[in-house]
Amino acid sequence: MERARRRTMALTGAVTEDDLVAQHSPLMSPLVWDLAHIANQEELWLVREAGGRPGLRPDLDHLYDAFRTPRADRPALPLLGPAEARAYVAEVRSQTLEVLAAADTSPDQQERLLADGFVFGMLAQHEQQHDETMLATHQLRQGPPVLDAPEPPQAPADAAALPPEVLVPGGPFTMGTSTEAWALDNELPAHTVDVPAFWLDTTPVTNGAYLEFIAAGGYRDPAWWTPEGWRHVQEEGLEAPQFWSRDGETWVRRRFGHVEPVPADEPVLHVCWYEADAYARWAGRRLPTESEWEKAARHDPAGGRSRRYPWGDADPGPEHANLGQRHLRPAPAGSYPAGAAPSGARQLIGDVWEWTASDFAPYPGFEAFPYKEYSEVFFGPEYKVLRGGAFGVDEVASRATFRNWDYPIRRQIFAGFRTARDAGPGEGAAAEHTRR
Ligand code: AVJ
Ligand code: FE
Repeated sequence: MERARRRTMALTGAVTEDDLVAQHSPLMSPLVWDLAHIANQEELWLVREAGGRPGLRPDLDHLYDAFRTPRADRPALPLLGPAEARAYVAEVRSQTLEVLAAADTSPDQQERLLADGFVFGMLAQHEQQHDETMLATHQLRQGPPVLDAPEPPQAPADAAALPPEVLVPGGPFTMGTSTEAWALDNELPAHTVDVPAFWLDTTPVTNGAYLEFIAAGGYRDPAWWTPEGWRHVQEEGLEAPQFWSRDGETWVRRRFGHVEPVPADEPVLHVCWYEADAYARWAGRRLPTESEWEKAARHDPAGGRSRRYPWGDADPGPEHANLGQRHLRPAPAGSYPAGAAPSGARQLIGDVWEWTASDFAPYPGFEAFPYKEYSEVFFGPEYKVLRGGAFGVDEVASRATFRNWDYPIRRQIFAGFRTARDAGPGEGAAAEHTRR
């Protein structure tokens, strides 16, 4: 929680007070809304529900209820100003620390919230998710750069020689979890899914590969797009990922206030689901389903079980994945060999969120916990699932079971993708049979 708070303070402290209350895009809240919303959720779930305390400002609940107030309407609300919001954040946190000190002795009705510190993990994840949203607001904001971070490491020596795709063997695997203490409700429960063998891109699709799609006229040929996708491309006049523009013959992109040539070896970022889906069709491939993605990221054919992460059960370190806003961009494709999955796929965790082919749906046996506005109200065909997390995701909100979702038109999120194809007859079946 302290790590999340340092990040919140850095993201809201980097800009002027005017910038904090401004709306940088109708798709986003003013940063000062996220700031007080973080405290309001902590007050609601931790101080009041888990801690059994009366709370500080129940009168603010309606202003900071994300479900009841659309982002576009938030600037018009009588929100707390920057100084008031900072004071509120600090007052809630001091009560949180008192709840933490008393956590062992709370009455039974708070037992499930407090078990294994779940409610603390939930609020740390909540704050980090809003920190990522605020990072997206920073990316949308015009003006000179205010954020800074070291560049990610160069690609490893073997990156250029990696096979373009890896084989994930067919057969059942365990999807979701019933044992990860801080997993959120939509990741539960663990259940068996039979996934036939398939081929998956070794790395996310790069800017270089995506530029070929653009150069081949991909944005001008309806053959590659779903009907809704084609309509959207026409209406919005899309011709490249968000934040890209042409500078003579070359493509440049704006990244947190810097303008730079598009790096060919970096995973493509800021594409919507329709663009990812169209690229995959143009490449003679398709997006992986959510269960394929999770199998590639967790299934260990040798051990016959699902791991917490592609590399095993150990928490992510800087050698495994580009997480935690340590860098302000994805690392080159092929990075992080220590984070590879058993199949050889790299960068499944970190760098860019990966669009999947799947709609956001509950697992069999799903129960909303602790509130249905986290996941349940979003289940349905209008949202597509993203997996794996991006460079701006903190490790507390990163694991191979973690599920994110958004509208298929969304581009300001830190999303890219990789592609897949079915395996041929006999491919990827042998290993699984030998083991049984
Ligand atoms: C899981 C990223 C879709 O930001 O809308 C934050 C996370 N839920 N506060 C979002 C969330 C409530 C959510 N996503
Ligand atoms: Fe929220």
